[in-house]
Amino acid sequence: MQSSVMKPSIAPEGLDGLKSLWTTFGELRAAVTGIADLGGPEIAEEANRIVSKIDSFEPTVTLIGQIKAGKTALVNAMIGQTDLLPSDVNPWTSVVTSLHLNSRNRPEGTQALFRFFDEEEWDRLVSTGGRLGELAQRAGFDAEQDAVRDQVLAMREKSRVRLGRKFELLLGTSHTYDMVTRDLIDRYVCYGGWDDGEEGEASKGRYADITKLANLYLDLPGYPTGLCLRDTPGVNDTFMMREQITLNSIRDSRLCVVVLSAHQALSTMDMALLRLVAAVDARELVIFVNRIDELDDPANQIGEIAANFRRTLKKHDVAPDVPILFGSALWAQAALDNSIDELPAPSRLALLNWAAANPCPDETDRESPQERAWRLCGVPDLHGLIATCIVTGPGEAMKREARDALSNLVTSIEASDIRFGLSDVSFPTVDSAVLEARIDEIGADMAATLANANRFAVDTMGERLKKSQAMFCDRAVEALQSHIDAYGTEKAWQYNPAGLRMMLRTAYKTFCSDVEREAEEIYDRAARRIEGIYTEMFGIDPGRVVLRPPAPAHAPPPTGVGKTIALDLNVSWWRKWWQGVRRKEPTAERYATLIVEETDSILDELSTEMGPELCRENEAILATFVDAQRANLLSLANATAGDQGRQGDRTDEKIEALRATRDLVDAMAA
Ligand SMILES: Nc1nc2c(ncn2[C@@H]2O[C@H](COP(=O)(O)OP(=O)(O)OP(=O)(O)O)[C@@H](O)[C@H]2O)c(=O)[nH]1
Ligand SMILES: [Mg+2]
Repeated sequence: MQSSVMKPSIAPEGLDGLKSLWTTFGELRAAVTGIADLGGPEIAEEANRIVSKIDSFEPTVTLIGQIKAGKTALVNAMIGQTDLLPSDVNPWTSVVTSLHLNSRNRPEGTQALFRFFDEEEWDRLVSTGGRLGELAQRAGFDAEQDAVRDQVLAMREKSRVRLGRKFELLLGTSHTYDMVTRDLIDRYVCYGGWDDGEEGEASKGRYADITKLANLYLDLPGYPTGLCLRDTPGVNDTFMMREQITLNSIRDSRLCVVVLSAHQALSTMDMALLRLVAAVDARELVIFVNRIDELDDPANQIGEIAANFRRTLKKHDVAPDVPILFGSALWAQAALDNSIDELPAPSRLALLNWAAANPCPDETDRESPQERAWRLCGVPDLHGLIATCIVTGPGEAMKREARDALSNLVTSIEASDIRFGLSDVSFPTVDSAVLEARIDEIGADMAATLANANRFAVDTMGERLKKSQAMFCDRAVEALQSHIDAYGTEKAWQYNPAGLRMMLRTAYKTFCSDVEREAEEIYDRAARRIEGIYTEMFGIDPGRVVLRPPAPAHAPPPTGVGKTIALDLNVSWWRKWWQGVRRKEPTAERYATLIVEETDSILDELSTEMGPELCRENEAILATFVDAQRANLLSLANATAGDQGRQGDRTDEKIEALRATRDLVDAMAA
């Protein structure tokens, strides 16, 4: 089998900003290893931890969008591999696919890893008929739920027949391969577009139903290290079976690219997408309007499209300043394959039209048609935005984290120098057991304080969420009542849950900032108290040892708030719910119960999953910080007790390395 990954034909210059980020990480990494042997084994271990932390940096960019907007084609273009992922009218993407570029953490001997649903997940998906089935059930639409479930069961039967006895054995497992090929990807990540008669081992779409996640590890020369691009199924996928998986993948990514189709979305945006977009912080969002090659007159239409989007966003009070890029994955493909001449005539004309409105900025430089298509396809601009977002967001945070951990490491090595450099006054040796007890006491005390604050924050959020839900219910029921008073129950009625979503988001955001503030304050106190140990136990003058506290965890966006609930639906059976309501009085109560049942899962996710998870992360950061300081202090204590001449062991080179590292961290902090 031949690997389909080739050297990209065009350099992704827009991503250069990321390369310089990695250069900085490289400097930090080298500095850490350079001083790792200047203390005891504890110092070496802490140095190792910092290095692995740097190496594990892999921000994720997730592409979401309507079905057929061209997400997959765009992902292919972004990595310069025009044919890696299957992009077509048929098949459609059915599996969240993560492309790990030049990963330092690739499992050994693995280039492709496909994880299957486990039995429980699969059963739940199938037995309820996915989200759509659940909604039908809750609204009392048994027949509709059965219909949805039948379709899902039929799908399962097909999988069972296709996979035979293997079917049960596969659930809960994964398949790994040491090479990525197009054939292989075809088998796992998309449905449709092929003959069902093909049942051979290699047949396309064979595992698509039961595959939950695909991970591909690609070594791409010219691309940055440690970047993950994620392709997702269209948001309006059948049965919404995979909605939750898509929501989760946006949740743990650091930039969300919303791909829209220019002709399809001339004036508006899908409501399902808008809901998602509303959950994501505007700094972590980009809109990419694809397929501008299908416009008759891009030069004149694009401004109008942009204005329409801004209006829609403003109307829904969502990310009004989000960057909007325009482009065409088709032009990108043609540029990468150097096949501009083979573009369909309308697409070529549209390119000329757009080029006339956007002449090459450097007039002295004559562009080839290939260069022009690449410049105007939007991919270089998208690369540029991705680089900026990552550098200023997670990149900056990682830099700070590594810099501060390194600074603390240097500080503790310097502390031993201060101590040994302190003339000939002899200090009492520090008993490491006493030292550990002291630091454990501080650690436990601070951990308890943080846990308390966190518990309080989670409870407060829980109450706010419940209150918002009750308030929304009251308002909805009141509105319903006036509707009934005015029109009776003949006319169908719907109530927009946007207000509820806004309240839930606000409650979560307030929680996140409360939790962050508390963590910052407690980390700072922990650092000051540990500095105190250097003075109390090691006799170093106060103020000479300054520790940098860690930063709190990044709060993920509450994407669950955007998930589809019955109130969003405009399907015929939901509108029919009305007739059902009329028959089963009392209407208002029944409606209120439905709202509560439908929205409980969103509240739950925030207050029992995401909230506590963020708290746990912050508690883990505190624990890691205290552990690191324990290691540094123990190294110092052991050196004191043992080899007094450690300073003397150092070569000039090592002393210089330590000084240079101090200069590096100080310069980075400036
Ligand atoms: N003209 C034109 N066609 C495009 C462009 N981008 C994608 N397409 C075509 O549109 C079809 C769908 O593209 P995909 O990349 O599979 O779209 P997708 O968003 O991944 O679709 P799903 O995975 O099904 O949601 C394919 O036939 C592509 O060749 C574009 O910029 N211009
Ligand atoms: Mg796709």
